[in-house]
Amino acid sequence: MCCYLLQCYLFHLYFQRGRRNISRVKLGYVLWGIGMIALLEFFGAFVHIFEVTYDEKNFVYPYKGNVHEFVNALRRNEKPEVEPINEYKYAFILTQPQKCKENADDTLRIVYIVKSAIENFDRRTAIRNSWGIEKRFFDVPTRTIFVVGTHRYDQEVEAKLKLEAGIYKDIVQADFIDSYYNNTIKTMMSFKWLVNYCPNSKFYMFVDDDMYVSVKNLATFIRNPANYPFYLMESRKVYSAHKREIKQSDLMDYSDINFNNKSVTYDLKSKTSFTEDSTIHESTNNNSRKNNMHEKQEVELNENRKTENEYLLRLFNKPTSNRKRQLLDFELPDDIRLFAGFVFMRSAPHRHKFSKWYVTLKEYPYHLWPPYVTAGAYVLSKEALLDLYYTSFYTKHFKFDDIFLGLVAKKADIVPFHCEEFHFYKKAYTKHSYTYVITSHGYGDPNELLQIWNEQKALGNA
Ligand SMILES: *[C@@H]1O[C@H](CO)[C@@H](O)[C@H](O)[C@H]1NC(C)=O
Ligand SMILES: *[C@@H]1O[C@H](CO)[C@@H](O)[C@H](O)[C@H]1NC(C)=O
Ligand SMILES: CC(=O)N[C@H]1CO[C@H](CO)[C@@H](O)[C@@H]1O
Repeated sequence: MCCYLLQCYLFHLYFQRGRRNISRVKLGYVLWGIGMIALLEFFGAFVHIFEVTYDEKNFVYPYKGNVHEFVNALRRNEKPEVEPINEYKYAFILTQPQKCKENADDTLRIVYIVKSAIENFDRRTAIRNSWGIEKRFFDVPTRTIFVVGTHRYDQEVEAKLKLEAGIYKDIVQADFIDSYYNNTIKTMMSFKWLVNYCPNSKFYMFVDDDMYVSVKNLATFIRNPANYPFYLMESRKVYSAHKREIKQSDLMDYSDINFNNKSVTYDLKSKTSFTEDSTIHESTNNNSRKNNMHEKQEVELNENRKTENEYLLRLFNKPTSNRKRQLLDFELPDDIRLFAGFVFMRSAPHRHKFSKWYVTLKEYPYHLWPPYVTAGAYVLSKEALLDLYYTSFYTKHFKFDDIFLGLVAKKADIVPFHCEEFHFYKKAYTKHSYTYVITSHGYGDPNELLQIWNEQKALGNA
């Protein structure tokens, strides 16, 4: 519109030239104007103008309507009233049907589903030899599965993959082209595989093949997510004395945690007899929702916090007490809907063209995303897995997998649970900075992963 008006104006000037001279100044203004408009357009200013204000209550994303009934019908294997609007119907090429069912009545604790690229053979080897080891803790039965797409034109790499799958029997392959913008397909094919071939686990961890994972810390986290890792940090007195430092903490609001229960409100605080320690919660309560900043700032913030954490870890390095034991013995109920990782509560779509993450208004009209968990690593309870899977049938496809799951979760009324120890960037490594780390991004180098995993394991942190 604006551009059109400007063009008209220019033509107008051009045809008038015979009659009178345009001053250089005037032309300068016009060029300046065009420049500004081009710049604004580039940074998406005009798109911003037409954005719809995100409002939790009035948010709609197709399918437009309540889907709970349909989801429940699908879960009961019945025909829903309204046909699904979105399904990822790609065939499985490799399925590993035996993977989770070696013993018919096995209940698994955690299943790792690793999003991997076909050619990352070395990374998979490193994971199998580090955090992906299946029999590490006798009381925490786990499975590790790698999910890949296809490489249509590279027969050699495909053949190598088949060989690898034959040896380790831990590779699931689906028939879609493996690429960045197909990550949603990969994620949803993973869900499909889990629901069909591996429904006998209590938790499911989705993780990229360039992540460090502490199985030990994850196992602890899923026992008591609300208080991780604070209940491990001993001595309330010491903690209170350093409230000033801890106040920066960017944690979810614990006061109203209910984990999206279906029938009961689980008051974790009272269940874990934590009343005595209420100060701990209050001190972390306040600064909760400050995720409304850009990712870069977030990283800086976390980097600044690093020194505090290191300081605290030194302070809290004390022997186990009874209270800690008691908290460790806590177990989340089976019907809990946990969807946890590093959560962005209020982040905005990229509107400047040429961004890798550029999103048109047609794809998504709101000025903010719903809360979403960054894609590198997140953990789901079985109930959350099932509800998200069937709700995805009623959620319009979106190209970014983490945003897509955020949209699905919103529809399913599952509020993502934030935990800072899922580091979506590479947390600076020192022997002691990884004590409570659950995951850290940035371990694409297999040797580095093996090295730090072994070191952390020796320290009792992995
Ligand atoms: C995603 O996979 C589908 C199915 O193989 C393919 O048709 C499509 O081109 C892929 N998209 C991208 C962006 O690679
Ligand atoms: C929480 O923050 C608000 C403003 O951000 C402040 O007024 C209030 O005193 C804080 N509460 C606590 C318990 O620190
Ligand atoms: C989010 C959620 O589902 N909350 C429910 C928890 O349980 C109580 C008691 O049944 C319900 O009223 C809430 O709606």
